[in-house]
Amino acid sequence: MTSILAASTLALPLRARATNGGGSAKVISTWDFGVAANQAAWTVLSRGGSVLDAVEAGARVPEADLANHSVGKGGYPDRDGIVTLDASIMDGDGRCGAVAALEHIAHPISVARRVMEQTPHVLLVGDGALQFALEQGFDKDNLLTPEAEKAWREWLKTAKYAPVINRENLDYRKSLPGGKDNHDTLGLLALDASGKLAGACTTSGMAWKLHGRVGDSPIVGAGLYVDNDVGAATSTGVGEEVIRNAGSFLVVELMRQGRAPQQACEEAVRRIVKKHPDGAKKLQVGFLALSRHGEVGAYAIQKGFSYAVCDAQKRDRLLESRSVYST
Ligand code: SD4
Repeated sequence: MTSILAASTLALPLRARATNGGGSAKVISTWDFGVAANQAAWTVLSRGGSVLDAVEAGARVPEADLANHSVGKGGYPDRDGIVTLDASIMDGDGRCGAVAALEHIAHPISVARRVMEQTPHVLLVGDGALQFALEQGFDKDNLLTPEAEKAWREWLKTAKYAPVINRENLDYRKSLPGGKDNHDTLGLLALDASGKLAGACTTSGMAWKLHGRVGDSPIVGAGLYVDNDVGAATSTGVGEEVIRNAGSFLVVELMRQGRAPQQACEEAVRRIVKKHPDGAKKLQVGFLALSRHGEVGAYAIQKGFSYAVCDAQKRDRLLESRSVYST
């Protein structure tokens, strides 16, 4: 695969190669499942596919993973036992599409792309999003797996909405049976060898949320933002906090003002923490950023935010972000 990508890089006209300062292609994603998502995106890039095709292919991987309870089919439902999905997709030229509170469709990222490409709109929600997806030929599916239903029935015993503190924590996740009972969002950012950027974000949102609740992931500027002139950012964690602070847009704008992706992510996290008198000790939010030159930044409130990096050197790097709190 390396040689295919290297060959396609060499085949690019000089001007195209110069747009990202000679930097090469890169794909980065949130959380452990980002490794597999990155590899799917990388395969598309290495075959000369578009950066949009790459991020869509990457996002479809956790969406199809039934063992993953935070994205796509198999995701944990809302308070009423209904699985509702949120997703957004964006390219560096400002084109974007999103769906929110979408039921019955296993690949919301692909519906988001159709919204972007087939409609004059940016965001479709609920029944309208479902109607559009069916018109576009997507299959209607039951997204509530027996495993997710069992977890929901268990939750009903107390029926208390209290997002588990640091649920995203790597150690916490690893301590759970199968190490997979996490609740995270996939945010994936890609840069191709010609300097073009795109991003995708997909989630089933917070488990046991109110029916109709929409998080940051399908909100352009909150869960995802991409600009070829600067870079791209995505987020995970408690979406309400990210929406309140226009998080991903903020990260990209800080980069536009000259901050490195790492500094931009740190400042965006600090802004959220500052608004909480208790120092946001019970809250997790993480940002991931990629500059147009291929530099990566990641920062979270709590320890344990993992992210995956894939490039020509190494396809399966899994790193742990720095964080405000270290325990
Ligand atoms: C949301 N940001 O719906 C998503 C959920 C998430 O780790 O990322 N959880 O608010």
